[in-house]
Amino acid sequence: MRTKVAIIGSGPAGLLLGQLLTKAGIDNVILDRVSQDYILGRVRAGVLEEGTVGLLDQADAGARMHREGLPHDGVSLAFDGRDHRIDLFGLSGKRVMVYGQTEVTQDLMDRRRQTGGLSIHGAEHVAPHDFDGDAPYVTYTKDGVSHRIDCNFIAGCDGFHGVSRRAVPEAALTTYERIYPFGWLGILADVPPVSHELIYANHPRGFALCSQRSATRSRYYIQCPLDEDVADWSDDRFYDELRRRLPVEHAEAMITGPSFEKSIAPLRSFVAEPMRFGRMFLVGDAAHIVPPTGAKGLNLAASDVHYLFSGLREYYAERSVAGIDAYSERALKRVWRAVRFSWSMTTMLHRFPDTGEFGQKIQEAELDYLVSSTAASTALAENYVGLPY
Ligand code: FAS
Ligand code: PHB
Repeated sequence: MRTKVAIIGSGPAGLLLGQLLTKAGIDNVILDRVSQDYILGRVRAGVLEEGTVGLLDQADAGARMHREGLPHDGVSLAFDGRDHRIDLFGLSGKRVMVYGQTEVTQDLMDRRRQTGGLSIHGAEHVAPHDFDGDAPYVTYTKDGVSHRIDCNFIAGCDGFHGVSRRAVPEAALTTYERIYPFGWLGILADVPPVSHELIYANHPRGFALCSQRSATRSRYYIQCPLDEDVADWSDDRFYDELRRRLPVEHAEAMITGPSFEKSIAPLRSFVAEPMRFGRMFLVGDAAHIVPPTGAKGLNLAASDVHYLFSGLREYYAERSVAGIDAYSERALKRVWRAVRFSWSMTTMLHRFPDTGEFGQKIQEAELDYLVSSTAASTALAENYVGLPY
């Protein structure tokens, strides 16, 4: 088989890139090792920046998002028993769209099916080859049969545990990492959200986040030790702990109900540099991971796709390599700004082993300054809604 761009990974990065390429008439094939249902079963992000919304529209995959998504003009920081609203739209002129990653992925899969894009699921032993030359190719096996896809370029959209980054010679790669000493225990439940906007809570017992998927579906998180066993957390125990970390008006108003998803996610900051190796590009989680505190993971995958698609479109339309040559530097500049923001939000809102009384007072002083300074609130707002591409 031959194609122009072989995309490894059918998550948001691979699907969005595939759809933009297809719409531009640039042939591409997506490979994933798991089924579409498995991908759709993974519960992940919930907040989209305007740039991501725009890219989904550009990919003709934004209609349901505009019908069912929830535009949010503000977000709350809760500490010291009180809520403090950050007026995102008033301070930045932008808002965010609350719309689950599962729905984004479904919409992109539907659009790809409607436009005849080829996605191969259940592809095993996927491996990129000769991407340092002019004739790269990808091999894989399916149902015991070996296959080869010859291409012009390979997009490694295969996430943190994927094969693309691992195929790069170690000497060619520099990685930066910080692993946080806690995780997030999250639930999904069909109960009305406790607030119409998101609440990020700093509490001496630990961080908590009240998010949502719709007016009838809530997404809640609490910080937990990394060695926590999700089986030890009944719904009642989860809700009790969540309510203890929220201002009393929210704790008392919270409507609880049975969770249908409950999982623990580890938190890390990770960046691999560069993001381009000859004719292979790393995109999204394959190149970087952020703690979800800043709601940046999915949105960084989208901005990577924007930069790479622009470069590939330029290459095929004008035979110019300027865009693909600039991809890594352009993407990494925005990645590091988001990594910094996600780290700062995580540091400000979570209890660390050495936070102690002094650390808690410093966090509270930082939060108090943040919500009482227009300059500081504006800085948070412009990062949260998404810095320009
Ligand atoms: P993805 O990981 O989504 O997709 C990679 C795809 O590549 C997968 O479908 C995988 O099956 C495939 N793949 C991997 N290896 C392969 C191989 N060898 N061969 C073929 N295919 C292969 N972000 C937020 O903004 N907010 C959140 O709350 C949030 N929560 C998260 C919770 C968890 C548990 C995780 C892991 C991530 C979370 N994220 C969150 C980040 C997440 O949303 C990612 O940023 C987003 O999925 C990135 O999309 P992709 O880069 O497409 O990678
Ligand atoms: C979510 O809804 O899953 C979510 C929202 C905001 C975050 C992280 C996760 O910062």
